[in-house]
Amino acid sequence: MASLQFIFYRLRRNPWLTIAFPLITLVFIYMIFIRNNDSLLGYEGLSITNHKWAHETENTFYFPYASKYKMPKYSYKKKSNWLFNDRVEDIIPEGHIAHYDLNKLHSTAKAALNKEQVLILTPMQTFHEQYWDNLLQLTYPRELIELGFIVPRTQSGDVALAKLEEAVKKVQTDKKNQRFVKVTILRQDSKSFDKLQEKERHALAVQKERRAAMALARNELLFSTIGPHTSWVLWLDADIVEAPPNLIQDMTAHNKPVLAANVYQRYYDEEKKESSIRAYDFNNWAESETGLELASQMAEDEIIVEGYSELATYRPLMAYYYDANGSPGAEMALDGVGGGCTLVQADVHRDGAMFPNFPFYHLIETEGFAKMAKRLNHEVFGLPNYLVYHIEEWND
Ligand SMILES: Nc1nc2c(ncn2[C@@H]2O[C@H](COP(=O)(O)OP(=O)(O)O)[C@@H](O)[C@H]2O)c(=O)[nH]1
Ligand SMILES: [Mg+2]
Repeated sequence: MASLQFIFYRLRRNPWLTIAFPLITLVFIYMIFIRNNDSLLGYEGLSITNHKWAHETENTFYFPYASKYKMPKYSYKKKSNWLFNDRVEDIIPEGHIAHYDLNKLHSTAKAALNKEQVLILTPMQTFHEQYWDNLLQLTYPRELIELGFIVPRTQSGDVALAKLEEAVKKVQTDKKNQRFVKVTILRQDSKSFDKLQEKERHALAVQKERRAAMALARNELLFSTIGPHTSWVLWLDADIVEAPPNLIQDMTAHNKPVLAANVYQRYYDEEKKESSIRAYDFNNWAESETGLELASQMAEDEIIVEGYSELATYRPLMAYYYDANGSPGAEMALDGVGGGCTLVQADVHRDGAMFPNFPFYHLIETEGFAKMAKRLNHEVFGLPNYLVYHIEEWND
């Protein structure tokens, strides 16, 4: 019914069609009932072996304007032509509907060669020039790097945001081949803590609340930026100021679901009167019997945060496994990771591994994330001899 109405509507609008329409109808009737009669299956005792199928006879009627009928794959309405010239404006703009075959999205040991996109995510309370310089000296092709930042809605966040925007603008308006694919800057929606000094923010009492807030910030950042083209996510804290130039190539080469670099810190050793390095991030650890025992005695909503003498877990901490003479490629199986410099295959996050802001097996934030990845059957590793450096804040 609807199509009949449509035909009459068209006839009214294009009067000359009142002549053409009966003619076209006649041609169709001739085609279907007269010309094709002899090839009707079973007609006058013809056997099926002599029957010619449509594609064999090629009696198809082609419109002379066939190319005009090529439609885009999707359009809200049909493309304009001499007959439908009132339907122009509703073609779906390019990119409105996109197809991604996740079977073709890989995270491999040859990431750069296979043009795999890396999303570098940084929660940023303070903008350090050295962080940005370090980021810019990475050699992984920028056309394969997306950046994502989340800045707290605090006074220090305002300052960081202004500096970050300036730095981003400089790079993204510079040479085309030096630009990152995309940069996303988010303002934090969840609770944030204004700048605490290194000592204060590491006090055990504030850890639970602070880490829970950080977990929300990381989740907000992750879920707003991960895309169907993301192969890897590199969590890189805003206070990581030194890393090997081939960081991404080196880490992806291990092709591990979750892989943490060893976060150290440069400092001046007053006793020896020389610059030296020391372990910084104690969130990269392997589980211990004592750790499990402690957890089993805890109330449901209690958490263990690593690196506090108040909570001696005797867990093997990757920070202490650094061997200056060892191979930088040495791997160590881990159960907890920090967010300082941790590479994640995007599928681990896509499977649902996130940063719990609630006690998950008595763990939260990045340590809870490692546990969640493991529960999803993804392995977690660290590189004890592969160092990146945390800024020193000169306040301890
Ligand atoms: N968005 C956001 N980022 C934060 C907040 N607090 C700290 N950060 C960032 O989160 C990362 C880790 O925090 P940090 O204080 O350095 O932790 P620590 O290195 O373990 O002492 C750094 O990149 C900080 O800049 C916050 O409240 N909101
Ligand atoms: Mg830090």
